[in-house]
Amino acid sequence: MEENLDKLFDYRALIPGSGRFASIVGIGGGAGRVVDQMRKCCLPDVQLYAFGMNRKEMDELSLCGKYLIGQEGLGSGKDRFLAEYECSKSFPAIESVLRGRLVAMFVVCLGGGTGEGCIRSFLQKAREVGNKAIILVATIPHSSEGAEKRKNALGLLKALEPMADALYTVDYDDSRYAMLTEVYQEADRKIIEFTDSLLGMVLRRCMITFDFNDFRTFLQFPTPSKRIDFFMLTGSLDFLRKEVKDWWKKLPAKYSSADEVAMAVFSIENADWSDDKETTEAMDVVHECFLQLPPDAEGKWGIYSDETLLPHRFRLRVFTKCKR
Ligand SMILES: Nc1nc2c(ncn2[C@@H]2O[C@H](COP(=O)(O)OP(=O)(O)OP(=O)(O)O)[C@@H](O)[C@H]2O)c(=O)[nH]1
Ligand SMILES: [Mg+2]
Repeated sequence: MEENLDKLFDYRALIPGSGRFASIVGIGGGAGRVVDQMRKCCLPDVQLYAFGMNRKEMDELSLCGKYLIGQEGLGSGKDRFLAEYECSKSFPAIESVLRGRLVAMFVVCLGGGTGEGCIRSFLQKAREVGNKAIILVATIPHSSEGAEKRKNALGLLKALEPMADALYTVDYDDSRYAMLTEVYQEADRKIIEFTDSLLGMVLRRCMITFDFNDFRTFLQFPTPSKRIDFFMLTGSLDFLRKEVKDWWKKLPAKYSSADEVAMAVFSIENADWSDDKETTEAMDVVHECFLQLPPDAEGKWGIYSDETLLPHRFRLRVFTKCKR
């Protein structure tokens, strides 16, 4: 009963302009660096934070919201149990960055002591303070970093999934790059794009209504896994028309056909929607995406203006959840 009452949540008092839509929190060295780079996204009403145990790494971040876990500032020494213990002393700071926010998004690069030791406490706190959408973004270490490290990370991720409402992962073994620095850069880019795109669906001015309740419907749409898959295409309408034929083929291999899509959200963007012919053609692109959804799948969409796009260039963002 309580959950039903909560289904249509009246969030309007909280946005816009309250600065309290979302907190994005990077936990550990790598994750702190990713969140630091999100400053350039300029999403309104989103606060960025980093929590880490290494003072030197924390000093290098330009973020205002930086919190050192533990007193020493020397890192966890790859010890997740020490990190977990030290993290318990930071509960007041963790609660203060999460309280009153609709969305809590945590970024963690699995494979290190700080991130792995602390993430569970952050997810628990988000539930306790009543964040309405809890999103976990995690990277999975590359095989070359050690098979044991990777196995532990995958095991931890499984244990964490029930604690979040949605999950987005970047597996370093899926990268086409050979050098780890390039693998990390690619991951940083993907995480920033995903975060900017997902929160932007609600925060940017939409020409039809895509609101926080639509957002939550997508996150909570019942699927066996809480994972969200995402890709983005930018180009002319001719390019998009070609690319959206069999668009589901751009999804990970677990989508063996379009039938595997349980729910999809599409966003179409352009600098100037005043040209009726172009608008109709752009709507046809979205329509084509919908036509490929299986009959039992749910779809939602939004139209957005983005003045940074060049004339006659359009951007399509696609989010999906899988039936398995
Ligand atoms: N995307 C990205 N991944 C990184 C970066 N640096 C490290 N990683 C990955 O993150 C994993 C964890 O490293 P850190 O983030 O340094 O670990 P930590 O959570 O700070 O924990 P400790 O350093 O052990 O206290 C590594 O195994 C790498 O796979 C980075 O700058 N960007
Ligand atoms: Mg570190």
